[in-house]
Amino acid sequence: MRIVVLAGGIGGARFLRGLKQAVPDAEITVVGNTGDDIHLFGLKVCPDLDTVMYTLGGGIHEEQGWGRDGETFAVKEELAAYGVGPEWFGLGDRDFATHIVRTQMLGAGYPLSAVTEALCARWQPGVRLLPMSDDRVETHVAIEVDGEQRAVHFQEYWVKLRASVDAKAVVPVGAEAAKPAPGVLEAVAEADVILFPPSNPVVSVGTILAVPGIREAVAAAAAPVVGLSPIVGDAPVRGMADKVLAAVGVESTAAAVARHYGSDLVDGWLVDTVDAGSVADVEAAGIACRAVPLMMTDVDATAEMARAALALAEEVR
Ligand code: GDP
Ligand code: FO1
Ligand code: CA
Repeated sequence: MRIVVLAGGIGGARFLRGLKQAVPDAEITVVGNTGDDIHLFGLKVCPDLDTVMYTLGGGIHEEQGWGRDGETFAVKEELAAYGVGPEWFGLGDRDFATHIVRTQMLGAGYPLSAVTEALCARWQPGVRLLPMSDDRVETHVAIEVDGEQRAVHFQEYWVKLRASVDAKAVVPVGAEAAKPAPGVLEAVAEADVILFPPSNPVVSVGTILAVPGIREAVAAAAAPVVGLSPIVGDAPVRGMADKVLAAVGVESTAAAVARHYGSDLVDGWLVDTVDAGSVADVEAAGIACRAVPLMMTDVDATAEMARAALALAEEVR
């Protein structure tokens, strides 16, 4: 079975771990969000690709959900001693090595997709990890500070400001001119099932879909498309999805996110059992819906979610 998953960071990575356990023989292609990418200290950092790579490769900081396990911060401290920031982004020593290798290869002329493949040769994530695009896309968030509109990088909005101010708009800068990375459209067209994990619908899955050609390919794919809600009990399980959903005029409910994707894109939708009351709402929008436990408390529970998604895909096929 060929499965394509459009993934962000933590929500995508943890779901993929469960999916791999549920269907160990499946050929899984992950289309990763690169809108969160940021250039720091002359290095290119790809948080969501790295979160997937480290999580599936056994190198993730488990409790934190991003960054390396057993991390130290000597380089960050030395940079700070030179007065060189930003100090608000926590790059660890082990993680730095990944960004150095990536930046060196990009500088030598390799596209991000080839670099990602090279990094994965070490981590062996057990999936084919493709960036959504080899072209630079950077998500910016419009905010208002002291009555003035300002755009900040998504990482600044989330990591520095902790999404403490309202997001007025979310713009994937460069997306309109970006091309899908090699293999993305082919994987979508040849998939047996396409899954939207419980990733952020705006700044993760939404950014991937903003690359011209990807949304169209998913909508036109022969395969059923099934999504899992990242919103449980009318709130994100973690992160700032509520803030960025508000920016695009979508309520933070499991049903509103399903309607936001729409029946043109998704055929099936899973909500958590606490949101069972919204199943009829989602079905009224032309999307088959089931309520099952959606908390990724451990890999077994997550594998059960993946099985439920694949079962719904069979029902709607
Ligand atoms: P990020 O790039 O690290 O923010 O990760 P993603 O975009 O892949 O996923 C973020 C989303 O995962 C958030 O909106 C969370 O609400 C959602 N999420 C995290 N843990 C869980 C969980 O256990 N269950 C569900 N249903 N959603 C979760
Ligand atoms: N998230 C934080 O909340 N604080 C950090 O200092 C931070 C550093 C960081 C470094 C490398 C990396 O791959 C991810 C990192 N993240 C950090 C997580 C990440 O930026 C965000 O969780 C996601 O991009 C949000 O979608
Ligand atoms: Ca992210």
